[in-house]
Amino acid sequence: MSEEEGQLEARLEEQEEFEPSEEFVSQANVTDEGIYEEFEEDWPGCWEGAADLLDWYEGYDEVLDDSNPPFYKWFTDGKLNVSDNCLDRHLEERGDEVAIEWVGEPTDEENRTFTYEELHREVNEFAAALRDLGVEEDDVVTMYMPMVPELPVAMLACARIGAPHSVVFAGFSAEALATRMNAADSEFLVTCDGYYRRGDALDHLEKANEGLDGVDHDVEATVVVDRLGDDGHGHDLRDGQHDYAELVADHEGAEVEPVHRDAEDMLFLMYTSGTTGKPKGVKHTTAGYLAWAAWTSQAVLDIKPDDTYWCSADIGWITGHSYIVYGPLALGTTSVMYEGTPDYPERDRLWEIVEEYEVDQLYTAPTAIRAFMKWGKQFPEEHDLSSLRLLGTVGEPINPRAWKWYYQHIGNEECPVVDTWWQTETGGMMVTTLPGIKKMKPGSAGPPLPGLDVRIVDTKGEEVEPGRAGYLTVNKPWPGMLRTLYQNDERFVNEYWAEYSDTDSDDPEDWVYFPEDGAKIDEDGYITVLGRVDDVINVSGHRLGTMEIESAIVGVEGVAEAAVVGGDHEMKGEAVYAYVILEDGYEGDDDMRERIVGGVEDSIGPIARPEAVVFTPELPKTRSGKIMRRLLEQIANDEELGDTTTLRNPEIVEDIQTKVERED
Ligand code: 6R9
Repeated sequence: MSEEEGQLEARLEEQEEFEPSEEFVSQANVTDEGIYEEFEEDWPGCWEGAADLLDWYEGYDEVLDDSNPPFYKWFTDGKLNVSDNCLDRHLEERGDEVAIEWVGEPTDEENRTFTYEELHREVNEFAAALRDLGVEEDDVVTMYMPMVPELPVAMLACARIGAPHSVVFAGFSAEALATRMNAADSEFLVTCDGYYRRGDALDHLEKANEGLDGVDHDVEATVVVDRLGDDGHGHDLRDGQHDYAELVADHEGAEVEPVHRDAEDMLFLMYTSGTTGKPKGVKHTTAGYLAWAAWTSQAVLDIKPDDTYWCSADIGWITGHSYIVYGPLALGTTSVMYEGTPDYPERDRLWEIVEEYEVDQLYTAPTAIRAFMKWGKQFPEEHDLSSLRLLGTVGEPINPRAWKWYYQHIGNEECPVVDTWWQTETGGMMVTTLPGIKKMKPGSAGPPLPGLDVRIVDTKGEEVEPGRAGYLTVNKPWPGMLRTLYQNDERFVNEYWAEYSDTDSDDPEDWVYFPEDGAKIDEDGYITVLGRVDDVINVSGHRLGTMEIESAIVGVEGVAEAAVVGGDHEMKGEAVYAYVILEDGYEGDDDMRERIVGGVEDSIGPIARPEAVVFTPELPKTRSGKIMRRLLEQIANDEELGDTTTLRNPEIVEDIQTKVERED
């Protein structure tokens, strides 16, 4: 490092606040600081602007119906169609502009570009095919697909005919697929033969088929996309399985009139991890969700129709739903979609793509940024990144060092960085700076977006002082919110509202949404999110339930009991630590360890792989028999241990500590 560079690093290291550049501000979509006050004064009318970003067949009566909290209704009785909003309405002016720029992993493969016109055509053809297969309005169609362009096509085709989709991340296991299809009574599946990962052609259909074998009801039809061609694994399609390309060809030129959906009709389900072992089916609706995705894309990501925007998440997660597919396409922009990983074939792959497509905005996860940092600045430096105008992060807390590295080495100190806090349940961004207005503070997501009432409270619901840790709560509803958990209103109330609400009241003032995150606020109202306070851990921005992992481990022969916690991890944010008690007669050896790791991979997927498996004769338990997870976390993190005197078996702690040290 030159002396000059060294000085720059040192200055950045100390700097705690950053202003957006004048150049950025002069062109930003939102620049009037008054928006915060305006929204507060005109609430909930302030959300009419978001609804105005959409085209409606019939206007809505009321912005918000809050007569039955927490079952809020937004834009009541309005009629619209999401596929129309993301495609048809752009055709006249932007039909020849690129909607999806798809980049495959193999560098010698031609990219696939879909203009709005082309995407519209394929969505219509596939929508017609789905109907012919028997998909009717309100049937849940499951999609178990990697990052292929047929995934957004299928999502939009479903939206067109009013069939909600449920996308299952391709990295999840066969068992996870079956669980989700069963939970949603889904009789249709769209999947794929395979995909490329670091040069290998992975077999995906085998997993999909295994998942189908675990479905407890009849599956009417499965559609299989041929992604791998000659690199495929030679599976013959089973009865009831159809080749995607053939179906589309059979429906060439078909036109499907978009179904007029009610504002509150379900657009999709997304299963996510919670405190208990069973994934939660988060239900999102048509108008509120799309308005939220579109408005936040415009206000926070500063998306304009002529931009080339890239979110490097996977569509199998909420981030990809809202910010690869729905938000950007509703705004008529170009959305880049990349199949592979950032380090294949080289560690400069992302920067190569940014340069080649002249990407304007990049939205990625802190885990990826920490990896870029570790690999070194020489990789981005090989490329011209001057097209970038804005950077974003999502999924987990970002440490100030990684934030500054991103700002400096990717954004050249010219791009604002938006650190966006939100969840599957919130539909879109909630806490972040508006990049054309607010200064940025590395490590803090920022103030709540205008119109949102976010408070940091103690266990009694009293607001805590600035600087003190508390719990994040949202005190007013917002259009993008989940409406319920699929067919389980009771669990919806218990999981998200019961903690801080008066659940007997029908006054919306008495209802508070609790996202299960810890946070603190500073004097300027900037919020630093500290992480989950429930039994959810966040590995590389992926949300995993410890209970789900524990039940996978307990399912392995010879395992008597297991406790899983998240330990700090330099790259992944958190990593899975598993403490395991074996049944008599079983040995805690490498073979057992492998079977446990395999059991987790089979039941959830490789993302949930334990970093460490620690065998122990007992787990630290309170006198009432509860596992002391906090202690296990402290052991994993090699931290000083809290009070152990309330334990039934304090002597076990030291024993476990020694074992963890040996693991490291
Ligand atoms: C969008 C998404 C949600 C959980 C959330 C929180 C964590 C997300 C964050 C963040 C700190 C941020 N989280 N963004 N923590 N700073 N900017 O990630 O949804 O998969 O449902 O995860 O992720 O803990 O509760 P989801």
